[in-house]
Amino acid sequence: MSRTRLACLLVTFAAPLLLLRPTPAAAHAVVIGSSPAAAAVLPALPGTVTIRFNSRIDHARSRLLLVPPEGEPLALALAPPGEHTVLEAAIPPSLPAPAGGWRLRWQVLAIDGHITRGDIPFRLGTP
Ligand SMILES: [Cu+2]
Repeated sequence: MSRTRLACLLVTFAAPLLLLRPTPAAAHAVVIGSSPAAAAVLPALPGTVTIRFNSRIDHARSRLLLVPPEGEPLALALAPPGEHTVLEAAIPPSLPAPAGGWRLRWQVLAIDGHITRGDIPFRLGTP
């Protein structure tokens, strides 16, 4: 295992910790912000969701699922990349929006060839 690959593996597993401090120049993708934000409580589903990463991602090999409180995850159609570090998708307005715990489940391929994935939890309901 090369030093670079080892460093990337370490970053992958330590990513949640690294979010709390300035990241070194890691090429693979770590979430640095999202809308809705993790642990947000919203009165209704937003029209658009975005996730911002610390590095460029390959949109053609990345995906975004919306996981409702119950039932099947919905694959969201990714918007054309306006920014190469952002995943963006519209949520169909006709989608039923029951209160409870929802998740944005993302998987992205970064320019260093490494795949990272994760969940961003949020809630629908009254704060
Ligand atoms: Cu990497």
